[in-house]
Amino acid sequence: MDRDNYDRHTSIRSNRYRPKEEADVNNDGIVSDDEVDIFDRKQLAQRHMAWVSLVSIIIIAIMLFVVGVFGFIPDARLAIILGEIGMVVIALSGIVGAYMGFSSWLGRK
Ligand SMILES: [Ca+2]
Repeated sequence: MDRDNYDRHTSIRSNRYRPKEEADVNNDGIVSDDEVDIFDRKQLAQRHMAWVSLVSIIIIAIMLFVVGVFGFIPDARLAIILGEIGMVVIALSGIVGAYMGFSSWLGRK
């Protein structure tokens, strides 16, 4: 019955990859509705993290452009924080890249 529910979820809810081994948290060979919900929430949280990172990168880029063009912050001060901003953007890009990479990698498996 749980196995039927699992198949129903995969076929009706979405075409996303939902590996049985990964969703089966307690390793009893059965993927219960609770485990499917946990797996869904985990995937949703990861997707939200990737989206927030992507939007943050865009906002940072726009803010840097606006600050640079209109000169809200003196160039000398901007130069001080530019290194940190670069590190933050690289870290956020890593989150987005990891999400994209693992999504496509799991989708191929
Ligand atoms: Ca289980």
